[in-house]
Amino acid sequence: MTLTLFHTPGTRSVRARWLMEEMGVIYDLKTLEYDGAYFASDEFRKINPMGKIPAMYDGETLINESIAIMQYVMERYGPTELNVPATDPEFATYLQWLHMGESGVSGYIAVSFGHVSGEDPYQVSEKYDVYCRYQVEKALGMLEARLERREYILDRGFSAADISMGYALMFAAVCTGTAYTPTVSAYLGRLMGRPAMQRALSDIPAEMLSMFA
Ligand SMILES: N[C@@H](CCC(=O)N[C@@H](CS)C(=O)NCC(=O)O)C(=O)O
Repeated sequence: MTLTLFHTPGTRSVRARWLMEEMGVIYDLKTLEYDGAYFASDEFRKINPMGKIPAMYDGETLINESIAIMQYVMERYGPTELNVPATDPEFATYLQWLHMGESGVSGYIAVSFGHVSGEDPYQVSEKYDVYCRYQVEKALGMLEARLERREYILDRGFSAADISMGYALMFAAVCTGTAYTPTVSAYLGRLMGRPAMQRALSDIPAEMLSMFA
């Protein structure tokens, strides 16, 4: 089977790309420019009915949520140390942070970004923006506590949970200027320094990357 990833630089497809680069999985990359009108078009919705990036095909099978793509690739194309089995004592913590990256951080950041950039056609209220930022703040507080005594989220070391959260931290810094504590900044710096992450970000503007140097 051929894995084909529909990717736009800097978007959530980075998670899938970073993971596959870490694992050494071979995939076909179809890079599209960010184009909301095209994503909403019938043509693109034949590729991904959600009209979003990422979309990944394994042969005929479509998966279109970045965390689900990561779980799929690890299960189908592993085994990999990036995945944590259900028998591991850190399994619950792993799953929680794997999903926190999207549902506890990136999803809220996307709303706040739409709000501040004026690009949200639904024009969410100021109050909803504040609510979203509050949710992110809580997740960052939990992350801070987690990283106080660890280099990565889990005691066992770098895992897919770090890919999920690392992308979320980068996305939040770029889109909403989210500032981090020294502990979280140092963690993000460690993640950004990974060769696989650098390859996954090789197509984003250098000035964006220099924010994390
Ligand atoms: N929860 C989804 C979010 C996907 C998403 O919103 N992708 C953005 C790019 S980062 C997108 O395609 N936005 C275009 C649109 O919604 O029109 C995931 O994790 O894959």
